[in-house]
Amino acid sequence: MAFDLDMIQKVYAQFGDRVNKAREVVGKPLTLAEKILYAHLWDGIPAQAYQRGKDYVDFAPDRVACQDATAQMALLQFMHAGKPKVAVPTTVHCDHLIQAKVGAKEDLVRANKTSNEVFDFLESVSNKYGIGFWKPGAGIIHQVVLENYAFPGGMMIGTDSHTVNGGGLGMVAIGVGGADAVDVMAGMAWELKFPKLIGVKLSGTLSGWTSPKDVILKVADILTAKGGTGAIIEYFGEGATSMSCTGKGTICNMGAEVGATTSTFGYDASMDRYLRATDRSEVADAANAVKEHLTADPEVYAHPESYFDQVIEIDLTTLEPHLNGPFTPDLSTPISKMSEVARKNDWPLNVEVGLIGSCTNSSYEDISRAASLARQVKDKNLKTQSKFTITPGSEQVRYTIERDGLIDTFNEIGATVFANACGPCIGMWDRYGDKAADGPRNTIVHSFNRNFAKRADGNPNTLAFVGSPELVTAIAIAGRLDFNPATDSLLNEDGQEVMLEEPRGYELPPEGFDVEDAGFIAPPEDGSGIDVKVDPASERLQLLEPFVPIKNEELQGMKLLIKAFGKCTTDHISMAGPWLRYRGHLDNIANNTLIGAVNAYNKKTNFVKNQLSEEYGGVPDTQRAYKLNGIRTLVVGDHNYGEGSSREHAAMQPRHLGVAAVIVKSFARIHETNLKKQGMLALTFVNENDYDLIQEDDTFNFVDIADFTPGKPLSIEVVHADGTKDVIMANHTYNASQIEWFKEGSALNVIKQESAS
Ligand code: MIC
Ligand code: SF4
Repeated sequence: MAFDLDMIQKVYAQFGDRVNKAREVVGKPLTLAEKILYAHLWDGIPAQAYQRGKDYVDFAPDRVACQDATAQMALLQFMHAGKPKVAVPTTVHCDHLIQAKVGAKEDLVRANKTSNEVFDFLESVSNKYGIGFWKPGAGIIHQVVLENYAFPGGMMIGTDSHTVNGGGLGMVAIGVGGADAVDVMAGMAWELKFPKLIGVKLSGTLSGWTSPKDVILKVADILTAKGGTGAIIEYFGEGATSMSCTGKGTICNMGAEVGATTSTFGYDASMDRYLRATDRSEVADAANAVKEHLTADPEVYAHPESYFDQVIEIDLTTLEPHLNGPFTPDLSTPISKMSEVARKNDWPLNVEVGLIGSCTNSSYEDISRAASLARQVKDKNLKTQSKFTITPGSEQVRYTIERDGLIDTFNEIGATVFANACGPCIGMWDRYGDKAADGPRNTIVHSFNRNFAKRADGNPNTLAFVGSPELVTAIAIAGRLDFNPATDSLLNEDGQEVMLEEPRGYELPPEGFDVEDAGFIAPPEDGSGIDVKVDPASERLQLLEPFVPIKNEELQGMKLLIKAFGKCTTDHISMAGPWLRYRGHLDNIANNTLIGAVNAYNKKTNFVKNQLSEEYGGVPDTQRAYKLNGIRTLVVGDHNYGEGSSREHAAMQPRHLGVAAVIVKSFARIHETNLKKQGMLALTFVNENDYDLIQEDDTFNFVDIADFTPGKPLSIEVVHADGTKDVIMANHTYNASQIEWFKEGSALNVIKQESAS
């Protein structure tokens, strides 16, 4: 049975009128992305056309989803918003805080013990405010959302960058920081700069060893990790409609890795099939009744260059399986070239572990195709050379694959089945005990989405390559990074050369999905009597204090905290893994602030100069020393600063410790918004080369901050240690209301004032 059917019907009831009106104001045929955006304007019926990449627009998303690691901050903020209940359907999913060590059962018991305080907090806040709660073990947020909540033409936001997975069911689903989620939960408009539109035409069809994952690995190669910033990617063509709905989910999921605001596909028969298979025939029927509005107008796909800002074409018939990595998701190598490329780069060829599953790739189709390869191990008398693990995306998938004997098949090749949770994808993989920091140089392959340094197991010397579940399984069987299953043979236990046959699977379970306990707890009708308790002595949870506005006087005489060199993702700014336990305690988690960022002056991590004592020390300690002395600081960074996660901790921690401004060559979208929401200055160099001009001992004066206005760059006087000065210009993208957030100390302070008045 579908959740929130009345809400979905309401969206569809007004969809057609809004789309027709939008077509009139825009004056031309519409892409799907435009239809969904214009159908979700806060002001209702579209009255004007918006400029892509320029205009800030208020939207009214249909729903919100939060995962445990980000929900804590989101809900701690929501508790300050002064609302009795969430204004739109909202869910919380416990998935990130579950460590993968032994196997699903034991790991879940341990997680329930070690994180029970946090799970209890999330459950009681959910009950109080009318939020649906998915308990630990129920599954990974995005898979659970796809199975239960996503619907064609809908718009949702979620406090996780891979919320974009919902595009697989034809949604506009966007990852945000918790403060953005608070806006929508509090019944207010949600603001987004109207995105640019990238069209990806998929011609031909997938076959053999190639899978949907390879489409997005190729897109990452073409667009790079920042090429999708500020854009919605819309896929279309024969290759799109011939692909499964969950395959589309995989492609949309990893759109986060190219920085895209989101990705989506037009409604088609695969979505109808998936909705029915997941017990949502009513949603499929409702979607079918408005289906012409749930995909682009025909002219758009016939002449994409006239409607999208950029068009990419990928021929699926000739597309090869790829492996992307190490250390970045956009370094793409076709499997046929891996032998040569790996040798050139001296990547270890021996593969220690193959990991399949995660929110990106754990559909029934993925698992059944991988299982068809595992089955050949026995049939062909092979021996699996690498360790092999499976992380199912949801209890529904896990239960169904167990029922269908697929888990037994994997067990026969010695696999470990981890809990239905993030586990090894987010540093919650206890692979080395406390020896991760200087672990051995080694190669792993996985079907997850991210592969930044230390991401999976905390070992900086682990080289992680991202591939399809099929390719990962084949490589794990062979034990070699350069194994190309389409052309290479394997030596079996009888000394014979054998080839693996191409993977085969089922788009959907032939016997249907099944589950005993999906893990959902519905909130009570009236939760007003529920008391949410936070122990003041807790090391995991801390009630929030409102941020105090940063005064203009404090922006004079500022010091440099760190000039970050090269890639600085949210994992570098606020590391995950062991630090996930402090996600609900701002002061404790602040002790990891920027400890992964590389200091441009000495190329070391967590080793920066304290200009007051002239000594070098860790970033958090140095920053606390500046704070103690009442000195504000700034952080300087390179391109795509804050790439990766939606975690607003990467903004709240520096804010809490007294950093006032971040100046970089360019930002990742979510992080830039997070900084603005927390009342900080998020700026970009007008002249990129000014990055080089910043010295370790510099002092900064924001000379015209009193005149902080939309569209007007700020001037910053940089005083060097020898007394010489430079004035550099910094661009910003603040509109008038965002400048208010800065002036009031945070967006939440503004909401609070509005709720009180
Ligand atoms: C990730 O994949 O990086 C995460 C962990 O899911 C994050 C959220 C977080 O940091 O809690 C994300 O993608 O937003
Ligand atoms: Fe979890 Fe990894 Fe998916 Fe993030 S990308 S939601 S950590 S499985």
